[in-house]
Amino acid sequence: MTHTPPRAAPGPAHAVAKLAPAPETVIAMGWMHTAKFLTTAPQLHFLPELQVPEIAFVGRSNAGKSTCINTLTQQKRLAFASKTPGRTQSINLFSLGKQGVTDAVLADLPGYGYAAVPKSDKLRWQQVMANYLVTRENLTGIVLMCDPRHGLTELDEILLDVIRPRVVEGLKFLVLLTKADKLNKTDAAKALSIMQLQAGGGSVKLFSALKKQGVDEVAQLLWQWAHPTAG
Ligand SMILES: Nc1nc2c(ncn2[C@@H]2O[C@H](COP(=O)(O)OP(=O)(O)OP(=O)(O)O)[C@@H](O)[C@H]2O)c(=O)[nH]1
Ligand SMILES: [Mg+2]
Repeated sequence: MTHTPPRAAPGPAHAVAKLAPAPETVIAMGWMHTAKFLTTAPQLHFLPELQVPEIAFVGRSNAGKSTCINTLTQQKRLAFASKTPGRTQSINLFSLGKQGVTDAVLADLPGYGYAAVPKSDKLRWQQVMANYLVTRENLTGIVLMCDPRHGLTELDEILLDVIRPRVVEGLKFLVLLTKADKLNKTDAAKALSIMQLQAGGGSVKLFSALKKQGVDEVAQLLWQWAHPTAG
């Protein structure tokens, strides 16, 4: 009688290898997790001058900027997220870096386009933000958060015009289509290709804090922005 050895069934080691995140993901997520509140500034001149790369999260009110920062940093309440639009009213900075050495900063900016804000406040804020985006010397990258169900609003377009010269000069730029969990696959793919045409040189990704979609990729991208010379 011939005996056929049983086929090697995938053992636990195989399963672990498949689930283990890539080393770059571990590094990027570990780095993100070091985030600490640094300071809050109601106006530009209150922001400390910093030498480390700064990455700003901008976008319409309620787009999910603060939630995105909390998701990336794996901290529940680092940035204040809320159902009430207009919750973030100052520029909040969070420092990143291992062993207490800050090597980058995330900036959570107040959202724009919230209807209930008085017009004078809106205009003031647009000015503050435009100044920030144009003059902040250590600004290295911008993450524009956009709810794909609304698409780019007029204020998003203004922002794109404001940052375009800096993007041409090398400022990193990423558009995140937020709350992707609210779209089916077809609509998500459609939103992605439309935005790729509109984003003018930036990369575009789908993101969902709820489903943790895009988290690893975005963490890795931001890590690379902040460490351009590291492998
Ligand atoms: N379904 C879903 N809801 C989300 C997601 N991200 C954020 N939200 C919700 O969207 C609302 C607004 O989120 P925030 O993170 O406060 O938005 P923001 O852009 O910081 O808003 P402002 O500070 O007003 O500019 C909250 O109710 C969040 O729970 C997501 O990925 N999926
Ligand atoms: Mg916010």
